[in-house]
Amino acid sequence: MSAMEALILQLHEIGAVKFGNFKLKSGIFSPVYIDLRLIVSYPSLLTQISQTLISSLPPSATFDVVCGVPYTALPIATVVSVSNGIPMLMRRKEIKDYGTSKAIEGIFEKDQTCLIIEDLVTSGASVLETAAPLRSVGLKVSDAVVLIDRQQGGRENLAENGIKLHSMIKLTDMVRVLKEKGKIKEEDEVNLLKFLEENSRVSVPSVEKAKPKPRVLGFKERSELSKNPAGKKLFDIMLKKETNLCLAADVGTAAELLEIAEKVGPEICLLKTHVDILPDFTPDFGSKLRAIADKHKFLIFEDRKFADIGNTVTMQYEGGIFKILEWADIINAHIISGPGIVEGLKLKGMPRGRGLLLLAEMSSAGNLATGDYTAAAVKIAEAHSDFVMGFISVNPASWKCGYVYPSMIHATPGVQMVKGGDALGQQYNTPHSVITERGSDIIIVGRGIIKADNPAETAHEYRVQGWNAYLEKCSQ
Ligand code: 5BU
Repeated sequence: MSAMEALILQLHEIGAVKFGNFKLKSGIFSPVYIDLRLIVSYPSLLTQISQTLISSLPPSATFDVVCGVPYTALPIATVVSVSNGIPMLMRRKEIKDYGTSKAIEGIFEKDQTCLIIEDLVTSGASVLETAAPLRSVGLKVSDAVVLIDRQQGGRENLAENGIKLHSMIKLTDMVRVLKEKGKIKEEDEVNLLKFLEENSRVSVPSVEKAKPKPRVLGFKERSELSKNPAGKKLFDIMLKKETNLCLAADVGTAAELLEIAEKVGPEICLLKTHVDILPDFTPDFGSKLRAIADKHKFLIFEDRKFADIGNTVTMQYEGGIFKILEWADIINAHIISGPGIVEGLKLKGMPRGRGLLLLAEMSSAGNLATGDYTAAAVKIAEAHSDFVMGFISVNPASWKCGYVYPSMIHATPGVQMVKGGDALGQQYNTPHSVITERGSDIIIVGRGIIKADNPAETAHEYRVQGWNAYLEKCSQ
């Protein structure tokens, strides 16, 4: 009996592989259910799996460190690391907002290669979720090894993302061996093969598109449709620089802000400020930031979130210490006070070629910008499409009120490489999900970049992910 056959029989014996009719997370019914969490209770099996995983790799799969996909593959990766003397890294599923806030724990050098270890692959989504933060800290990820490949598109989905999948056991091999050894009935095998035939490609993430989507227009066509000069400009910058990344520059001082703008400038289409958090603000701040924006070709967005009546916001926009109108290409506003706020801001902003993003949704947990409120924002935008260039949105693809106004730009805050949140209600989605599934255009990233060891490099990684997601959306 081969080692692979022995392993399959052991997995079956401990109840890690079950046949029947099981409802999966995705809602579909599967004739097989595999639960590899059990293997931690069988140390010799765990050791055997870990040794076979590494010895089954082809010589072309070289690597310096290993990283297990949390959580089931963590003990496997640990045993691989210990028994082969290969250093291990750990990926945090939830990033803390205190301490070091690291997504990857452990010591490594830039450009080292990391092998991802996984217990079970269906669509490959979990492997991709681990590859993204590894890549964003400068590691190379070209191979992943898995104990069981369910043969439902994971191999193909990973290959499209530059990762070669090596599997120890394929589901069809498992079924064949179990059938040969008399452990399952003929009908179990038939059911499984039929199931695999019908579910051969689970997309990433494993949500099937319910209805055909309208053709996605590219930024070039949309720029021509935009009626607002700042909106047009932003579309053009995104296309020319190939970036849909907005940096939320929430740093401690104006000096730091100008410094990070200079460093990250080449990677972004937009820089978002909260000018009222800067203790060293001086009247020349605006012109200094403008000079950097002009040099690196990005626009400036002051996240002022105006909320008052029309007359008051005209003064807040133009006057005070900050004189936002002077230097910000784009501002945003709540619609809580009604359309008068847009009329007020437009009075000042239109003659200067400025643009307004309406807050149609927010990223924080429990916020009230939903349903009818979101629909009202869309209505007001339609009525002022010469000045309203788009929305702050989180999930525009879900809007019942028809978000698809190609002239409008959707910018989404609450973005990090890994889904999660902070201790004060912020909620994060990944760049890929924000642009593709959620139907947005621009990713707004703050702490994901400014708290990174190397903000410019990390910004580059966000830019690549955001832009690739845009290209993927256009090619659908
Ligand atoms: P973060 O560090 O990536 O969480 O920063 C997010 C930024 O976006 C921060 O400046 C917020 O003020 C801003 N933001 C947000 O997070 N959520 C919202 O709904 C809106 C703005 Br509107």
